[in-house]
Amino acid sequence: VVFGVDNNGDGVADEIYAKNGRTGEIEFGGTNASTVIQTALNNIATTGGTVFIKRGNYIIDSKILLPNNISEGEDKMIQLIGDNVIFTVSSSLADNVIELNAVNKVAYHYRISGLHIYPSSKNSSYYNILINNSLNIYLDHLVLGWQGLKITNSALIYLDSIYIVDSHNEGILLSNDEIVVGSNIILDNVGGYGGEEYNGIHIQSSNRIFLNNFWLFGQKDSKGGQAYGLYLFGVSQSRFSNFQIDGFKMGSIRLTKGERLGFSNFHVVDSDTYGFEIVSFDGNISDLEISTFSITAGLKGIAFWAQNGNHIRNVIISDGVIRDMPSGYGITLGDDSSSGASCTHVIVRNVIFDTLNKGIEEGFHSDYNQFIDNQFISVSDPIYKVGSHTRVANNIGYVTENSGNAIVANNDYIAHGLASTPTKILLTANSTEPRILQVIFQNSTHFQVGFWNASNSPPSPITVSEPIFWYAEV
Ligand SMILES: [Ca+2]
Repeated sequence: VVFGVDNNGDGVADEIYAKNGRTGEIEFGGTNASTVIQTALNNIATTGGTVFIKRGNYIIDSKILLPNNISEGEDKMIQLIGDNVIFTVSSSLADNVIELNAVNKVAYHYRISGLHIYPSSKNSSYYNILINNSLNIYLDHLVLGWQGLKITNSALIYLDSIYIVDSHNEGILLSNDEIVVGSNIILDNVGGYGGEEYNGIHIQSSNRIFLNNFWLFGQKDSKGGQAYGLYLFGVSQSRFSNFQIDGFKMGSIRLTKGERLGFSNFHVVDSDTYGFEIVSFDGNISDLEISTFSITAGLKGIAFWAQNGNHIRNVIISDGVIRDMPSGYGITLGDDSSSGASCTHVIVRNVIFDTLNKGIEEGFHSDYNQFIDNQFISVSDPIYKVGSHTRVANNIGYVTENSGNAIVANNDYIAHGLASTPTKILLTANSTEPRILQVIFQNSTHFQVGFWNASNSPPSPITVSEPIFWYAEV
């Protein structure tokens, strides 16, 4: 048990003691909190145990190194637990504040909890907590100011109730990690508070990342939010749910490589460019599920950009709203024309596109897609289709199939009401007399019927209008 005594009443501990929690004896102490905490940790380095720090404000002037040689075994857990402790990190510390750099990635078992860390150097090169090469890490009830959290080459990471504010670098950076479970995470004014281009959460070359219930706030017009809210490069078998992203300059979500990813129950607003950018810049992207969402106020809602011969395929976008981008696009599927760079098997359904310039646009190498059951409101150009196998059906605001009864004579026109020139028109005459009924002309608004009485030889034009039924589709 570490506790401090504030002699001069300024709220900062001046004398720091370490008491043996089992015997109640004070074993050592001093005027330097870093030294006392480090010594306490070192004393349990091989056996495991808990360093509990009592409530207070402690000056930290050297890096706290978590023991990296704990012996194997889950019972050897080491815990660094604060009772709402503040670490005021002095400006002389040009380093990470708490660091675990494990020797071997074998059965480490750590928990860090209950700390508020404020480094006064505000240095984008360093993180408040850096974990490398470790297993079984629990981080919870933490407040990290000015610098973020970085976890690399690690697995089995649990993050809960973490607040990161005003970070000058990545709010959370995960690299080469596997199995990260995080929830209740708030990042407030992160992404380069110092004006540099950083992201809210940046994940690279990692698998099985499950983040739930998080809020990423960039405040781009102030100092944070200089890059993306959620930046994913080489991330697979992961899910992100129940989240909001607000105010990042480059976009809310960017994915450049990955597969088997789910994004659900989210709202993204106020990026200068993209709501969700899916760019196969670094490798193929496949098997995405994007559902139950809203994207508002940017330049493009969901932008696909197949590049460098890499495809984007097997994507389901459903149950969403993309709106309020009068000069922008809802969903655009683009590619750089390189061989193999294509956007295929993209299903868009039950999405409302409201107040946009273009709704859904296919690019040069887009095909085998489905745009079904969507609604277009105040969209100048709802669907621009290229792919010969792409199916567009049953959308409101972009009519692709229509039918009706009409009373017509030979050479009469019928307005079909379709979004473009029909490719298929079926006509049926009601009369029980023999009739010849066929389409003789069609354009983007009408078709013209040829209508003859086949009782006569040769057939004579119908001059007195008769009822017919018509069906037309694009
Ligand atoms: Ca004091």
